[in-house]
Amino acid sequence: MKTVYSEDHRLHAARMELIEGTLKPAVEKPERAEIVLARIRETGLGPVEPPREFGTEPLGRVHDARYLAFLERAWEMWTASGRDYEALPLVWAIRGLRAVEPEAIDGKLSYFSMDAGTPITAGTWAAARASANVALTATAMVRDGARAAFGLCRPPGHHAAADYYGGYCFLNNAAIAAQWLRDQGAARVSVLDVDYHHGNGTQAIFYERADVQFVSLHGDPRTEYPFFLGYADETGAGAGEGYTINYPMPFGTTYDVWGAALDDACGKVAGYAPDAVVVSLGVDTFERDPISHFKLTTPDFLQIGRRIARLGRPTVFLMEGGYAVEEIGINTVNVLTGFEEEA
Ligand code: SP5
Ligand code: ZN
Repeated sequence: MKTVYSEDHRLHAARMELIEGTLKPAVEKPERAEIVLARIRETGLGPVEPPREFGTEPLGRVHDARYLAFLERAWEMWTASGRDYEALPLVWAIRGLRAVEPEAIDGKLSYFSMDAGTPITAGTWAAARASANVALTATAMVRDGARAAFGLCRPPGHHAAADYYGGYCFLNNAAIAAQWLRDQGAARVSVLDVDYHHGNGTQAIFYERADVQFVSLHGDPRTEYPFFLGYADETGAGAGEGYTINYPMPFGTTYDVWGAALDDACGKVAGYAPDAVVVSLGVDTFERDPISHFKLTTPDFLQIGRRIARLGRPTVFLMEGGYAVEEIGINTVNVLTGFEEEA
């Protein structure tokens, strides 16, 4: 399997993250991608290629123009107002407040975000653009006939919606990939999200559509980030009714339960008969992930890849979360190796 990788991910390197009431070193850091890349080379998974430039058109198919304009200018506006540390929002337009885009950068950061745990830095826009190009290049390989490809995306994407960022995500790589496949002639695309956290952005983007199925396994939103989406009774709306499927699971979930949910999820994907599958591949389900609470083990990740391969569909894997830096490489490549063994 080919991997697509860009060094430009390093342009996004937050010094800190607001977490648990304090500023701590960011867990979503450049080493994550470096370690996955090193493991790919060590195992000889396949060639590693740079991304092609797809321009902004595929981004605009998923994200609002005003949001993209904000992302592009956010750092410039932040520094022009006298700050040089990372940009974070502090106030949101919740119940009863007016959701109108403010003029000041501090207001714009809030208007276009869902959390204060996602710093914007000088290189965030360039890195997010490169990450989307990585996703699209891997997707084009599959469009052109590859059985599968891996986009080593960083920053990740699945928490970003049409007009907001958060959860370390700015551009929704999986949604951009799925929409691009549709625009290239695929009739139906499934997004299978196995990251520990619910893919709220991807779900929101496709919630009222029947042409992209969204299936997610994740920590129960009653107890886990992002808290405000990902319940089992969210099944899509309007034309999209029945095309969103959620499997929330409690803290401590092990592979016997998680794997059974994956099996059920794969049954739903098979029933939908998509032309291609986009996998939002987070490995933060790992038992020693520093911010998550599932208990998957390193060998379990081989099983995930094998099960996805048995769908028999052209498959794009896109990196999402996974923060146990020592093991993120082995666990990620285990999914891809398991897939290749079974494909
Ligand atoms: C792509 C992705 O995986 N984004 C995840 C964003 C999670 N950000 C909030 C983390 C809150 C962590 N709570 C820590 C509990 C540790 N005991
Ligand atoms: Zn995650």
